[in-house]
Amino acid sequence: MPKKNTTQSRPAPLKGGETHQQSTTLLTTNLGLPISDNQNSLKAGGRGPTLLEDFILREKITHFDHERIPERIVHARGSGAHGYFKPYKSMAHVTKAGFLADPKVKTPVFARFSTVAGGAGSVDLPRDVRGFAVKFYTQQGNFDLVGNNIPVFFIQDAMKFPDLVHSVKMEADRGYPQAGSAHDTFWDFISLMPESLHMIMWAMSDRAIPRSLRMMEGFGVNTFRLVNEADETNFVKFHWRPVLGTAAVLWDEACKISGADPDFHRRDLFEAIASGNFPEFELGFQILDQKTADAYDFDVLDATKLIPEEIVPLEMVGKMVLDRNPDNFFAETEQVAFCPSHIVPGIDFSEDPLLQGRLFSYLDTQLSRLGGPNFHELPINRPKCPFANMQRDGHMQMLVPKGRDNYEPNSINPDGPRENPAQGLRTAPIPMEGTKVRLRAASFADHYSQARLFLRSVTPQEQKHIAKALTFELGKVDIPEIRKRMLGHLNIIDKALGGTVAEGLGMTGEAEKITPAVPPVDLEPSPALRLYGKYKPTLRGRKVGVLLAPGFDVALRDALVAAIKKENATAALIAPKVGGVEDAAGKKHAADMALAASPSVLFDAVAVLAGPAGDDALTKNPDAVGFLMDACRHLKSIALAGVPALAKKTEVAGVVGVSELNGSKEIAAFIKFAKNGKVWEREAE
Ligand code: HDE
Repeated sequence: MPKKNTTQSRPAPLKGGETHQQSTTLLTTNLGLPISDNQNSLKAGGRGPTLLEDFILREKITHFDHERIPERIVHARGSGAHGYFKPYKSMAHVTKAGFLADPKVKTPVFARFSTVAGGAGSVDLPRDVRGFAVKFYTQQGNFDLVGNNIPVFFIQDAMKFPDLVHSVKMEADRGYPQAGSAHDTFWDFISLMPESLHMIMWAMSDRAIPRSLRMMEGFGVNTFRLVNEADETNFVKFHWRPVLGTAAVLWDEACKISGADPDFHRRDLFEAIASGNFPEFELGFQILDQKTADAYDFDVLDATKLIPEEIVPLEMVGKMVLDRNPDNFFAETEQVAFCPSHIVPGIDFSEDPLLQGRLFSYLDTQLSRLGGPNFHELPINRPKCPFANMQRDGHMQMLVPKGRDNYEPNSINPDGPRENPAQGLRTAPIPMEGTKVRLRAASFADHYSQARLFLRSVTPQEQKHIAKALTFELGKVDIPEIRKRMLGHLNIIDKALGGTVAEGLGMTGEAEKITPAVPPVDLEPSPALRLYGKYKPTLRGRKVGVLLAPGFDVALRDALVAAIKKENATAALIAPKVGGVEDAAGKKHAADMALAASPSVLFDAVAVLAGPAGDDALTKNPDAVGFLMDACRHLKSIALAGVPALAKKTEVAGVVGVSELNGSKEIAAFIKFAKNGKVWEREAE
């Protein structure tokens, strides 16, 4: 029997939910109409049906239905932060850019770091290039430095970008893999595009699995120009250097982090800023003139090439500090619109054909992503200096221009905006000539020398990881011809590398014979390209996981935590149960995290402290066993106190970089190993 349709009133507020009812701030519709009931739609009787008349329900649902905007076709997953940039000194001798002229001037910035291939909801630690985009809100307009964490790119000409991206994204028929390059279409394309091989060496290196967005280098990639007041120009390469130094995870760690905490990088950035540990990056320039550029045997307009720092040193020009999290992810991180075409007087483009294509692409993409030509009026995109012109109207116009002078020249408003040859952006007077052709310059033809340069410049560990990554990725390629073609290219880059990967794939002797357009030459190695051993050892900004089990020594814990804090690192206290854990005296202590939710992959170094009962319990707990075994496998500094049974079971006792804690000496040894990031001596062949 149908229930009686009552007209009786709304349910009582939820128990414990009274507080939100106490606010004196009115809940209203988008037009300011106060709302009396935010729990129930308007119905004919308590059990419905719902009335179409309910414009309040319709407004709420309609707005919700339209909450998403198209995600970026590349770099969809990203995390952003506000901050500022301050130059160390005046760079006026090379650029008239105001934000680089005076060390007293603080320029607000918004930075966004991203992965490239995955969708907005993908994980943070796929093997991928990371975007490193910074918007400087200068007094001469916004300057967007839209870079990556790798200094070169896959392709030389913008014409190939859609092909590259199609090949790496989910395959067209099956819709997978998400955020991963280990599949046939990507390697098919790469194997047919030798210009991509230099970048491939970087993408297969540990640079593509960074420990933290705060611990990556950044690069402008394309060559730009600096222009001074006298219109003198130089080429410039932009670099970012993390003050915390660089760090990466191992591939097995990356895979496990992706499961344990898909937001690992986003959380790390947000928490660091929220706790006052502001990420800092130094901005460096490589400056060179046309004559120097002309003398190189590669072309500075070719984005698949870098200029070794040993040839043109970095000049550090200032520092960026990221000191404020976004208030709203969508309004800021999602709606921020970067365009390499956003330059300021003093900075100009080069003729790099990749950059030239980018100058078109980003504006075009914002038009579709943000829905129209007024996206610059969104708070995150709006310049922080005055702006005025005769552009009017359009979709979602948010400004209300006054007056009749919407054209120029005009005599109606002599005080209206006018061009200014002295202050305005003047394109650098670079002589140009040429025949209209679709052609790749001969100076772009050497695709292997710098790939070899990179491989031979990095540390042996990095070389080993590159070979392993290639073996993993190509191992996921189904079509044997693609693997054979890739092996052919690897042999040209470096015979030993080709041999190791072929061996790893079980395909020794099967490489396709490939003849390079230009045979590679051996270049002087560039140690500056290394990821490891380049920065001073530090634990600053890192996170140490301290696993406490029943019966632990509280004085030892305190000494350990104090030593970690002294290094400006964080100690996360983990216990088998999040509610807390008892020390040797039976006193209960609070924990930050539960063991089941805190695998050791989330930490840079780990410690395990327990008494006999705790040791026994941990030894029987697969999460604890996995915690320690993984920490050892992932080359982490490990400290142990009171856990002989666990150490025996996990076979970590006596392993290099494992410190048995008794007192301060052992704590110091643990910290020393931890500061080095990884205990490389432990790495198996
Ligand atoms: Fe991008 N790129 N790109 N790219 N790129 C985009 O613009 C494009 C390239 C980079 O956090 C898109 O707003 C073309 C190099 C970053 O919002 C799009 C070519 C470098 C970001 C686009 C390149 C980058 C993008 C997609 C080859 C390193 C994210 C969404 C000609 C210097 C910015 C968007 C953010 C985003 C086009 C190559 C870096 C489609 C056509 C080289 C960091 O416009």
